[in-house]
Amino acid sequence: MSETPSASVKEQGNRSAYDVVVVGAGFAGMYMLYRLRRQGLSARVFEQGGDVGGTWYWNRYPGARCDVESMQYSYSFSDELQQEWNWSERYAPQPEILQYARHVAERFNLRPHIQLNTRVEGAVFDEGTESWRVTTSDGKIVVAKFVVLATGCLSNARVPDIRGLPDFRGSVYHTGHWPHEAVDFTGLRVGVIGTGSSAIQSIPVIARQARELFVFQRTPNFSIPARNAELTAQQRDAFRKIYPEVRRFAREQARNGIYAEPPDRGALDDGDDARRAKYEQRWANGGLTFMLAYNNLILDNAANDTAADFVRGKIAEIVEDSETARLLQPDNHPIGSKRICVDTDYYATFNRPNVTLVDIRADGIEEISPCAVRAGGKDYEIDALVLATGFDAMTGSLAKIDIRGRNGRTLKEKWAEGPKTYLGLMSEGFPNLFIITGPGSPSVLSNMIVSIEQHVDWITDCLAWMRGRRVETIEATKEAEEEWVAHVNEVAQATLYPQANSWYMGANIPGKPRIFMPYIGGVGVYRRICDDIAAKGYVGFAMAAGEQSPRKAVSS
Ligand code: N01
Repeated sequence: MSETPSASVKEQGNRSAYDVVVVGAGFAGMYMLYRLRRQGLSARVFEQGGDVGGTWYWNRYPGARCDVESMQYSYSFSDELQQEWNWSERYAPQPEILQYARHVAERFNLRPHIQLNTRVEGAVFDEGTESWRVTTSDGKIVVAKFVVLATGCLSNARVPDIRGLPDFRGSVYHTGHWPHEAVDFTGLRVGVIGTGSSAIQSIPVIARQARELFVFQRTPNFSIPARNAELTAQQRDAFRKIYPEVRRFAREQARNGIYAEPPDRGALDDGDDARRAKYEQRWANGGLTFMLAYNNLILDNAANDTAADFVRGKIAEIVEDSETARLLQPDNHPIGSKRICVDTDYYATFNRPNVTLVDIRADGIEEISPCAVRAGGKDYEIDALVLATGFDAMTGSLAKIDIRGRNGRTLKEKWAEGPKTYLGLMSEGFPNLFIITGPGSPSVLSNMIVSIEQHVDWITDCLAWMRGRRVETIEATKEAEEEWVAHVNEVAQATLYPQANSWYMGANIPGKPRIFMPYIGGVGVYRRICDDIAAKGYVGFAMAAGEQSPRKAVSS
C-alpha cells in the first residue's frame, strides 16, 4: 500500500489509480468511503444508480418503508448525526430514507468521491502488480490496490420467466426497480404477482387506488402488523437519551442487531393462556420483534407451531371470506423461516370489494396475454402488472460483475455450487477483495446498518493493520474458508430455516444451488469471532509483505 495514499490518485488517459475502489453507494458504500477518507486513503465509489441510497434508490414502490424502526435503522458512527436527524415515523417511508442517505453524502462531503450512473463491469486481479484492474461502464479503467464490494444483498431484481410477459400491452413494474416518476393506478385494473415483503407493503396502497386488484399468490407469507405511527419530538428525545445502550445492545447482544426485550424462555415453558397473552402483546406492539416472544421459535417445530397457529388465527379473524382467509394462511413453512413480513392493513385489504386473491399454488401462472394474466384456466384482464417477485439475493449482484482473481478464475465459477467465503468478508483466491455483508455473514438476518457498520469498521482496521506492517495483500486461506462454510451450514441446520423454500436458500432462482447463505449465529457472536480473528493477527488469512513478493504469511 502506498506510503502517502492520498497522493496515489493518478490520472493517465482513460486510466486512474486509487488505493480503494468501492462498488455501490448505498449505506455500505457510503460508510466505507467515509472511513477510507478518514484514514487518508484515496477512494473512488462507482454507483450504477443516479443517486446514492442503494436499495432505497431503487425500491420506490407504493408503501415502501423500512420494517426495522427508524431510530434503529440509521447510522451510529456519528453521534451528531443521530442526534440531529428527525425521523418522522416509527418506520420511515422510502423517500425519507433516501433523503437521509443524501443528507449523509452531503454532510460528510462524500459526493466528490462518488461517480453516479456508472456500473462496474469487471474487476481483474493482476498478479504481477498485485492490484485490481476495474473496468466501468463509461469505458474507463481504474487500478486499485483494494476493491470493496458494497453491492447490497437484495439489489438484483428478478423478473420471472413467464410465458407471454414480453407481449403484455399494459405497463409492467418491478417493485425492486420502480420508476422515478409517480405511478398512478387510479381507475386501473392491476395485477400483482408475488406475496413477499414488497407485495405485502404495496398491495394495501395499490388497492386504495386501483379499480380492481388481482393478487396472484403462489405461497402465502406470515405478516405482522407494523403499528406504524408518527414519532413525536418527545419519543425521539427519549430514544436519543438511551442511544449508547441501544447501539451497544444491537451490536453486542442482539442476534438480529435490533434493540428489543429479549426472550427469557421457550414457547412450551408457558401454559396456553400465558403464551396467548404474550403473543397478543407482541401482536399489539407490532413489527419484526414478534419472533422474539420466545427463544426457541426458530429452533423447535412444536414451539414454532404455537406462534404460527396464533398468526393463522389472526388472519382468520381479520379476513371476512373464509376461503380467502384459508388461502392466506401459510401452511408449508415454519413462521420466521422465510423473512417475516411487516404490514399495514395487508390482510384487511382482502375485505375490499375491489381486491381478489388468486391462488396459483397448484399450477402457477399459465401465461400472460397482451391484456390478461391466465391462471387456473381463467383470464384476469388487467391494465397494469406489478412484479413483486423479489431478487437474486446475496450473490446476484456480484455475479453480474466479471470478477477474476488468481489464475483468472472468476468468482462466478468459484461460487457455481454456492457462495464460499471466510466470514462473509473475503473469498479465497481473490486477494484484497472485500465484500460488505457477503454470504456467510449475518447480513440479511440482521438490521443491515448494524452489520454494515461492523464490516466497514473491521475492513478499515484491517487496512490500517496492513499498512502499519507494510503488508501488501490479504486473502482468505482455503482451510479457513472451508471451515467457515461448514460452520455456517452447521449452524443453519440446527434451526428451522432450511425447512422453507426461501431466497435465503437460493430457492427462488431456478438452478441456483440450495445453500443457506447468511450466518445465523447472531450479530453479537459473529462480531466477537471477527474481532478475535483480528486480535490474533488475522488468523485464517494469508498475508504477503513487500512489493510483488511471493505469498508468505506475515501473521499466524
Ligand atoms: O421478494 P420475495 P420481496 N410466479 O422473494 C413470488 C427485503 N425487503 O421483494 O414464495 C408467481 O420475498 C414468490 O412466491 P414464492 C426483505 O428482506 C425488505 O417481497 O416463491 N409468483 C414470492 O411471493 C424481503 O424478504 C423490506 O412461491 C412468483 C414473491 O414473488 C426481501 O427484501 C421491504 C414468481 C417474492 O417475494 C425480498 O422481498 C421489502 C412466479 N414466477 C423487501 N416468482 C423492508 O421493509 C416469484 N414469485 C426493509
